[in-house]
Amino acid sequence: MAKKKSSAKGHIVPTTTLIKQPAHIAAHARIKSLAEYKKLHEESLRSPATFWARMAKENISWIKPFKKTLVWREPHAQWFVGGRLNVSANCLDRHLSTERRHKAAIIAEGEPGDIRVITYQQLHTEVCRFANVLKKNGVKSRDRVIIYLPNVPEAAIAMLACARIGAVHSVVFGGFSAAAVRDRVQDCGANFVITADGGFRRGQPFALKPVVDEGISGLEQIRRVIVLRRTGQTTHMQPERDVWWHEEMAGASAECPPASLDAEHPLFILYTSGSTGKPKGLLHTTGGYLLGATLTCKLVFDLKETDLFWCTADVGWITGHSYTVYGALSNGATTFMYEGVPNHPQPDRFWDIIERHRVTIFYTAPTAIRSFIRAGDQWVKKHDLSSLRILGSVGEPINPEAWRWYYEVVGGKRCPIMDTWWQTETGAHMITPLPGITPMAPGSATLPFLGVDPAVVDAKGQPVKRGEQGLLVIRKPWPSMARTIYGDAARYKKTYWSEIKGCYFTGDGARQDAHGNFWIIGRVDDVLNISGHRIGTAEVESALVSHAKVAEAAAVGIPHEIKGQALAVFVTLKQGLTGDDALREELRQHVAREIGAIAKPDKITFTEALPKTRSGKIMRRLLKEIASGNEVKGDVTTLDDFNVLSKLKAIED
Ligand code: 7RM
Repeated sequence: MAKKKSSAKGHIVPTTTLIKQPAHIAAHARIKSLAEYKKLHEESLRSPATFWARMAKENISWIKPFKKTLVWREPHAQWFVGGRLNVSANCLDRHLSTERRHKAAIIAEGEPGDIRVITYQQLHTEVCRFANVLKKNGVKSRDRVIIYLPNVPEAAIAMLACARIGAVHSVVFGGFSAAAVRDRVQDCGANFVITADGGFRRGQPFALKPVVDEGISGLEQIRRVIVLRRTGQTTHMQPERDVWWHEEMAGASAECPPASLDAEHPLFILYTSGSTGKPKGLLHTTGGYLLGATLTCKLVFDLKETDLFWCTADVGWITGHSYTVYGALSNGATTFMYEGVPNHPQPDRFWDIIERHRVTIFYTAPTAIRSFIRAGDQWVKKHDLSSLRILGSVGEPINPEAWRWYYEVVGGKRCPIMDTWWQTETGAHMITPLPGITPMAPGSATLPFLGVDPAVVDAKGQPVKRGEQGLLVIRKPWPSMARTIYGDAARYKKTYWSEIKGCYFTGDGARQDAHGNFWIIGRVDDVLNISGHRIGTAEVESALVSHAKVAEAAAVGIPHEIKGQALAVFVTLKQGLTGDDALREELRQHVAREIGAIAKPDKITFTEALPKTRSGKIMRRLLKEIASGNEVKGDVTTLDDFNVLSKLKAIED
């Protein structure tokens, strides 16, 4: 459907046949027409302070009203200055005086099939009790708490309990390794860890507590580890340090008033990969983040009182934070949580869940969609998915083929697809269609959300022509932006606010078409997107060189049918050593230990040397072309030793 047409200057200007959204959605949507969106968007950019102040008053319950909407001293923002609020009170208490009191807040299904329904009243009780457990164990306002749990309701309870008392959570995805847990504990100076004996994955229990034990071994800073019993595995508990969740909860009071917190009080730190070996701890704060998550969740997913909203992301990622937990609950919606993998016991687990629970809004990632396509339509067609009304996509560009399959086979052409572009750093959706009104362009995240001012610019910050590729920047601050990199304000400034003058630099390349739609091309830095997960090439390289046999390593992304990108690494071994399949496997395991299974290389090539520039920089571009099986094109004049290139090509051929 995507046609290409040459403009006068010979640039390729993509045009796409737009697909109208099904009409029944617009009839009940909050923003009723494209014209209304355009007017609102224009207003929001003309007077951002007025717009955001109105949104903050309409969507958030304040303990004390704010005095000033924004204080902006680039790159540092303070939103809703002087305002006081509590995120957990917005997600829980404010619904208790309404008809939502006994509505399901969370419906959860564990991988073994155990189902739980937790009402707002019950969730409030659990969060209050757990907040008291935290207090009793010495957690204070601003203390950092690591949460390392499976995707079960207790993860949301732990997050909300932290928010209730002003503690700062840092959720670490359960697939990360002991070394990754240790890095994060040390980087954010956490004194507390909340974990579980384990979780269920592919029909088997996997252990979490031993990973924590290894990760924090010898770290004096850890005062308590609170352990949820999930699988019933035999679990070693270290006396004085470790306590069971259920034992602590047994005596805990359900009385815990929400702390009155400043709008800029830190809410959470979430780590994400960057272009150096060290992940960045993005810090999000209370008022602005909550507004971003609340408003986008409501408008982009067209949340209605009777919806069942399922965001398939694990709570360990920003999508799980902003949509499974904060955005959904702040809106008083019913959020669905599933613990396990999509293909257990069979490839139709997701479709089975949608049918049995009557899910109405389904938000997932292109990598999952591509694996469903591969599994075959029959798995979808076995199920009645007529409850679905809105679909969402996030994590990477969705290729038009996958888009069409999602639209036709899953959504039966009844459900519009919200292709949401955003980042850990942005906290909430930034470029996205709106339900019912934005013409859909398969593969494009389409238009900016209200108050968001994106542009495609060249390296000097000049806007490029329509249709030309450039760097995606955001020209104005927005409430849910990350405030800093925890403990490293200089890196925050350098990474995001120095590349393009006066703008937030996203790290993504993009182009804008004749309709104004944004097409995200992907990262322009050394960050890979593997199955929608951000992995820094530098992180993988430093994991590899920490292996005793490795002298040097270079990691590159190559196209992959299901994962989007796959990880290919080139490894130079120490003097006198030779590589074989056994060592390949050893290195894969080593990377899994250092970072986590998601970073295991798909392809390992042993080489005597790496192609470098004369100043010693590894030429990853060449490696990428070699690993992808392509002809090495483009500029090689900076290459130091041409022999390296021919040797490498010989290995690959
Ligand atoms: C939410 C999330 C952020 C990076 C981002 C992009 C890519 C995410 C889309 C997308 C094209 C999308 N946070 N990305 N969503 N690219 N279309 N709809 O994924 O911090 O983990 O990753 O993901 O490259 O910069 S993240």
